[in-house]
Amino acid sequence: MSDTVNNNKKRALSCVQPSGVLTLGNYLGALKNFKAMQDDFECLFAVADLHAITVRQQPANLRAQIYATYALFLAIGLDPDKSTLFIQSHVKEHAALSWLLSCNTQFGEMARMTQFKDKSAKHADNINVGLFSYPVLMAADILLYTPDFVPVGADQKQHLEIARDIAIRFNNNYGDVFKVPEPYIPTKCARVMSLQNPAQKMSKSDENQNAFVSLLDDTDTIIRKFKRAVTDSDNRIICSDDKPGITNLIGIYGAVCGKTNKEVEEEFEGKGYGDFKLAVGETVANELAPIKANYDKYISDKAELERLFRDGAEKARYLANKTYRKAMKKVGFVI
Ligand code: AQP
Repeated sequence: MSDTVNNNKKRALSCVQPSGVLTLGNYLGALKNFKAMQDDFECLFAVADLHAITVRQQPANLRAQIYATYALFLAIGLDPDKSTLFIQSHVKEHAALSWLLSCNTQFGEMARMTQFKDKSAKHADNINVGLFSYPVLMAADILLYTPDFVPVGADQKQHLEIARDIAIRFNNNYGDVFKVPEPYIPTKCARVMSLQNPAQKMSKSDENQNAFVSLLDDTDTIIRKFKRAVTDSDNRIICSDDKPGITNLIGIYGAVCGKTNKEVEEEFEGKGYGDFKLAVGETVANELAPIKANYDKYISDKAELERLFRDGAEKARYLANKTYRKAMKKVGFVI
């Protein structure tokens, strides 16, 4: 097996947690971009199932979500012939490297992570050590594959910076093992906010179903969620810091249609919020309808899904094992 599918291409890697049905935020901030990257980069995309259990999951739900997330990868157009699509826990080197990296990460670095602060406030009854050290596992996910770029939403930038810091420190202590990756953040709509609280990002694990649009919502549900989106009473469709709800909707509409905020403002000049919300809902529903149809096809063939993710794991394992062995050797383990 070759080290890379195409030596001329830069490598990119990204992971998505199966902690619920993927949302419009995951799609516009990450997956849509992944699809576009496949021709220009040698891509690896993983279902980050180990990360999902930092929050308590029902085993049956977790299992279903892992299949669903993988099927959604395929449904949005990630192509197993072009990219390596795999499930994180199928490659044991992720957890193993995470231990080596943990011993090269400072407690204070982890304590500063905003996602830990947010999630521990949200799950006060289960502030587990995994939630705290999640960015170390994420660093292992990345560094194992020596990618040049990591496409992430703006919300994950802090975790990528930590992965870079850990890589630099490890290389300084033990010699060159890891490539230090660069973030690859889409310029358009990198952060989609909750429809019910535009101060918070849209999240698949939000308890309020109206706060997010799931990639599997039907047209009526999507339109209803946009009609109910929290805005203000001013009725002008412009981007502004004091209009976070409308600004978010403008960003979403623009990201789907490929328009700038200014172009969206011009298109809806003189129109009211009712018309605008309906247009956003319909546009998003049209974008997601073919994804849902594809998903239905992929999820109904479990045997084919399993064949694809086993194949993906084998390709990923080959790369991961090389890096892992190198790191172990440098630290002084007998391998
Ligand atoms: N609201 C968002 N806007 C833009 N990008 C987003 N991403 C997630 N939410 C938004 C990007 O999607 C990719 C996969 O994210 P993830 O599912 O692995 O983790 P997450 O960021 O924690 O996503 P959620 O939906 O908020 O999950 P839960 O609710 O379980 O915490 C990442 O590249 C992320 O940037």
